[in-house]
Amino acid sequence: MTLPRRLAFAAALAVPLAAGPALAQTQITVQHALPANSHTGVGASTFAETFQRLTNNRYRVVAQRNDNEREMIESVQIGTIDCTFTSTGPVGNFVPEVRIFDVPFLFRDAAHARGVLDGEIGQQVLARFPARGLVGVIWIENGFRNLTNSRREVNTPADVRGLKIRTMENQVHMRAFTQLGALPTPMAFSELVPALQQGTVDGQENPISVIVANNLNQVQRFMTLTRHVYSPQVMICNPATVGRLNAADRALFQQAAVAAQTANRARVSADDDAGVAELRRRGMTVVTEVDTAAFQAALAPAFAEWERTLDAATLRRIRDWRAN
Ligand code: EAX
Repeated sequence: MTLPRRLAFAAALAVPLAAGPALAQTQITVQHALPANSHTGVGASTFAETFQRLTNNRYRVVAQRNDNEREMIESVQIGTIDCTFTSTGPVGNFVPEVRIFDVPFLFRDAAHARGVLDGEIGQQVLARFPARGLVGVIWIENGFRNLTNSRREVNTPADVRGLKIRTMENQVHMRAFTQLGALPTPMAFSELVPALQQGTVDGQENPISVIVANNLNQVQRFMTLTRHVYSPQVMICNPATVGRLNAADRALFQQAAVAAQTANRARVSADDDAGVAELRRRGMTVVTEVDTAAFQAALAPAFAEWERTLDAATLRRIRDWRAN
């Protein structure tokens, strides 16, 4: 090779290859109500990382926090955001069939709840979302809800009487606390801490994961491990967002959603295992010996009402469900 050609060859190597066309990325925005370091944040970030990896970054998933879940669902419905990971608290106002999962003491434990939601019953309820302008992608998990307040220890249903309790904007939960003699005050999660700080409400109820992640021990003195409601979360997307995915990408989307569910549920289980000790370490008084039967008995009139107003057959199927 003559010198000029060698120089030309070396010169060619020295010139950085012009980058190909900028990678065309499609952005998907996912919002959720809790800190990044929470069971819901872990779900959203796992979905983002997994879907980006599986599609070789043809998609860019942006996870954002918005602690008003009803607002997020409305934004998904009109398409201003693509997806949300939200508790089912406000979802019953959009998809009434979801309310059945909000009935107190319906699920025996997490395995029961996860089995029902991932099985035929849960999938049948997800199938009701499209008629309401939403796509229910997958059930994830908020956890078993526990009662906190700053007035007194709660050991019996009678101790709940007269407490002003913040509930989610959820008719089933509000009915339950009314039956217990409390004064339910529905509000978005975004309003909760100020309401507790100002004494607008005495207490609230949430899973350990939510209480720990949001440091609610700073505004609540007592917790009773009532586990009175299993609170699902659900990944909901705008129909056009999902419709724009080709079949192959839709399969990868679902694969990423399953990865999110796995990470989220693992974090809830870990939080439940460590949460009581952590909250006690932070100074909360935690009542763990709870007479669940007494709370169930106190709710009897409300249970009778839900048999009439919700789908009694599905309630029975849920209670009878067993892992095969
Ligand atoms: O989804 O509003 C609530 O109490 C929810 O449990 C919380 O936002 C986590």
